[in-house]
Amino acid sequence: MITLLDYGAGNVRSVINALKSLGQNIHIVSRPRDILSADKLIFPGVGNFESMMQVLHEKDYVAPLQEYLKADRPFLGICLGMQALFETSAESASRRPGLGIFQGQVLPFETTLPVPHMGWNGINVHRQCSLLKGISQDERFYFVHSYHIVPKEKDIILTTTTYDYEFVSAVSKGNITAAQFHPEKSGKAGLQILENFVRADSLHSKSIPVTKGAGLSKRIIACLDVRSNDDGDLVVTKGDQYDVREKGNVRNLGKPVELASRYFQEGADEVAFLNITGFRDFPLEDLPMRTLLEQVSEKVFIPLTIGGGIRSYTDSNGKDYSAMDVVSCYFRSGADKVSIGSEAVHIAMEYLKTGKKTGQSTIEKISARYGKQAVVISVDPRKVWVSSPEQAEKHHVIQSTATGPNGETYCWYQCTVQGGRKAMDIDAVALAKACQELGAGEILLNCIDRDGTKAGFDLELICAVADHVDIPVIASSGAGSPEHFFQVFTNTRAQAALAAGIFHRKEVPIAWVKQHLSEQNIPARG
Ligand code: 1PR
Repeated sequence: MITLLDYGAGNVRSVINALKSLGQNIHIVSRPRDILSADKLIFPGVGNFESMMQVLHEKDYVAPLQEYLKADRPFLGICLGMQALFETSAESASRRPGLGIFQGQVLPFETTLPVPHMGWNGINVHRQCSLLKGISQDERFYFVHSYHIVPKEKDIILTTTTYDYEFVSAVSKGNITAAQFHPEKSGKAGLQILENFVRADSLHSKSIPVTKGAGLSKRIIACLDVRSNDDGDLVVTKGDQYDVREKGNVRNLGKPVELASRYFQEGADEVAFLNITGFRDFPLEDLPMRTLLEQVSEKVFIPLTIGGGIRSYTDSNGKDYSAMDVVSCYFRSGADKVSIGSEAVHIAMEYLKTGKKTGQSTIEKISARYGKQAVVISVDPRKVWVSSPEQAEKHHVIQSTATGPNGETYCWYQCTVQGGRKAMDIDAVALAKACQELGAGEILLNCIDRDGTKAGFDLELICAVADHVDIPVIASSGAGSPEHFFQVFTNTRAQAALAAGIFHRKEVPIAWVKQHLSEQNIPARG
């Protein structure tokens, strides 16, 4: 029996599902004494250090946790669950102390690379420990964090990882182990680590010569646009420039759970679901999306993003729901990140108008509660040609290498809401920058003009946005061949590339994309 410490933030369902897939029974801590009666304890943490410690204190978990850890009983901390073991974190504005089991602190990444450090990265192994049994040198694991530990005692360093510089990515001392990466989201290698923890009689480690691991890979994301078809079945659909109907009917490219499972088996690094009619329907009434997430997270052990309809809503009985109700429902159902489309445009426009952060917008609230890595902004821009920059002086105008219908050589990218139906007076660069300032952790950059065309990503759009933000950018729309992925990774700062049509129709398998990237010396996982 494994005991799981759930303090109520983020997605513990993934850890539960991963352990269940290994045939484990799980007991979830509901009282302080459950901690002391555990045989083996897993503490998965996501979100913010300060609020995590606050909740641990409120629930009276701090003293039993310290007692459990000081008695050297089997423990696996994940992400924030590892950072909690240290004395302090710079993420805590009030300098609220951590559990203080290990000396040292938690500091922010100091780098010009995008932060959060998000994606699949390798590990350099410093100690031999049964936790890492069977893990080959070239494995990568899923990381998502803006802060990293700096331990004082060097002999607790189990692994390090390089993101611009080397940081400590796992520690071990006696039976206490902890990792910055997420084993529950790291595919087969991650499941192996969880299995090792479950089966090991002892987690004691010994020093070995360091073995060097792989580096950060570029992420390949499969995107499933989901909606009900005319018969009321939830299907994966795909548009051409956002038009998902063919001869009047909604295109049906398969069942969401089956397709997501296929992409996991085929080596996708992440899967995204976009409920494309979310601007009309309200997700909390749309139970199939929740059921879908619950079912997918039982068998797909890589990060899952869900978007569509994340906004406040009043139902026909006058009952109010906040966007946070939707978001917490999605996290409980198995999502790791939520993507906000239309609502983000309204929030950013208001913020740019007033210049004030209220702390009350959906972006700010999710970021404060679940961490910025959980907030993806889905941008749906359309290109607007102009004959000179002065013609759109309020907007970020670029000089294009292509020409417009009337010979224009300048353009800007106008954001839309409601699935491209309504154009708004804000450009994609301004939107991305404003959302970053409000606490978003990633930009999913679509392009309506390229969607479904297989003409390649819009590199000019991606450069314009990625060069103006410090958070990761996912390039989306227009992928038609493996070469298009190579182009986007060599010509832009995009950290990830997303495709839909070519994967759904099996025209280009994910493995071909990754093989092509590897052949061109672009790091890809698997
Ligand atoms: O506005 O918060 O409710 O979110 C709605 C979400 O649904 C947004 O993320 C928006 O992008 C998405 N959406 C709305 N309508 C459509 C549509 O297609 N009619 N899909 C839509 C957007 C675009 C990409 C697509 C890529 C890759 N889909 O996600 O997967 O363009 O396609 P390709 O590789 O085939 O070219 P809200």
